[in-house]
Amino acid sequence: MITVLAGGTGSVKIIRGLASRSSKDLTIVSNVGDNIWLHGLYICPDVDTVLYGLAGILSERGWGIKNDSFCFLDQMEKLQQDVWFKLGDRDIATHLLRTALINQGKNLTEITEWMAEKYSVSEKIYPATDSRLETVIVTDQGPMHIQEFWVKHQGNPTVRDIFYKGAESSTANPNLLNSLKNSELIVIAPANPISSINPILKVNEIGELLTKLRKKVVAISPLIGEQAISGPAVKYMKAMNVTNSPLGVAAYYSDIVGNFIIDSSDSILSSKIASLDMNVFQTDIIMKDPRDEQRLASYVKSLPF
Ligand code: FO1
Repeated sequence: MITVLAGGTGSVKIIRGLASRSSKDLTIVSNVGDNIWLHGLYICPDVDTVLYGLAGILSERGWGIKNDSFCFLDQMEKLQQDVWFKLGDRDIATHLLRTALINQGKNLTEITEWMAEKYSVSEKIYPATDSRLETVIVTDQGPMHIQEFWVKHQGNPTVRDIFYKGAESSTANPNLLNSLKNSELIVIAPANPISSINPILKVNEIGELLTKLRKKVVAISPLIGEQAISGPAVKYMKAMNVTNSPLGVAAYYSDIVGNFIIDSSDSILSSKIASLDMNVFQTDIIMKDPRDEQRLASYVKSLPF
């Protein structure tokens, strides 16, 4: 059994690669720090990216449903509503049903299980917590929800700090913790360490449990050289004084990760990463198409530990 800790766009590629071989033994723990209430709907972007990715309906953009239309949004604009967050018409069906189930008293884990079944996804997807946990970006223009920072303000404000509102009182589903304990391998996807993975680690018991399971945890670097493979990782890392390099990511994860995969082009860093008490592996970590996804997934599964 394999469990993957995941964010959104960057993570879904390795998840698809792993799923293409062993769907029933794959569990995904999804970040919830990006979740947001808009227009009375509860939107869980990272959960949905994984769901749509595994259902084969993810848009090429890396979020939302492929070939979606935006008539709802056009109408909202005519009614002078905020339309900075592009909700597609088909995508809205997911948010609408999720919100209805929340209003019926179901928790996010139950709802996600129900959704996975409706989308014919056989992999288990756990939201990192059913508690409210929100990533807040503190900027020169004040604190704002991560979606406001990244989508509404296009990542432009200067970042001063990042925190996870609600993390102190968050709890993890016992089945999620069991899945981590029972996994032969725990994979940290090549995701943003600050905004995708850390909100998962901040959930009470998850980070602590992973320190005990460190030897079977492998992280795939989300950076090659000083650049993120995608997204705003470097901006967030600099704001949190984490060096923007695979070594910086490895040091950031060193309490919970015993194995680290870097791109072959970063081989010069391997002895420094190894000195963090990690096994270091090198391969081509860029995933441009399904063949790359399967190749990296096979590599991860064949690691000798
Ligand atoms: N990202 C954008 O850059 N612009 C959008 O308008 C946008 C809308 C959106 C709607 C639904 C959804 O599930 C995701 C959406 N995203 C959008 C992606 C999202 O902001 C982030 O990429 C994730 O939160 C990071 O994992």
